[in-house]
Amino acid sequence: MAILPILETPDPVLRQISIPVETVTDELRTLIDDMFETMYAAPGIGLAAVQVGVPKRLLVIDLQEPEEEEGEPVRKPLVFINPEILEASDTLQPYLEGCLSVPEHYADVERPDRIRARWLDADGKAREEEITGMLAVVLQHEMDHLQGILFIDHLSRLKRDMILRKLAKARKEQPRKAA
Ligand code: GNR
Ligand code: NI
Repeated sequence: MAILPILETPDPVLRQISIPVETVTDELRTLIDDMFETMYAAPGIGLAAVQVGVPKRLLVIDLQEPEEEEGEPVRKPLVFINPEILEASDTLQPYLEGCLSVPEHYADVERPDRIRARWLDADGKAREEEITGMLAVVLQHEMDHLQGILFIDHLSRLKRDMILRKLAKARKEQPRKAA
């Protein structure tokens, strides 16, 4: 298991369109394990493979809903390979989104609140489900990554440019070590 470096905008790799996974190999399962480790460490609730520099149509999600009672949050790791949206509701819902590739910036994004999705799970088994709530938000955010789209692309140019400018400034003042 390994924690992988997460690419940040404006890295051009984040703009690549990810390619479909052909077969679920052991190598892919190792990548999936590393993606979960990386996501939990960040911490984040979703991660697309392209964010760790692998432009394949693969993403992981764990909403990690904290338990009602005291104790550790319950982990519910979900793997989506070659996901597709079959149907989306006309009704939209705003949600305050963030992204590990756009660190420390948050903005409301409106997305369909109900989608029907199809994907392969970690065993390569075909799944199809109606998805709502927070999972619908994060799945659509991650699927955007597979198309080279970041949540800031859904904002006005003014808001997007403001975030990009602040990121560039923060980086100039506090350069990050190249991974
Ligand atoms: O950790 C994350 N939180 C989050 C919050 C609201 C909407 C989407 C997300 S996904 C994000 C992790 C990430 O960047 N995934 O690509
Ligand atoms: Ni993201």
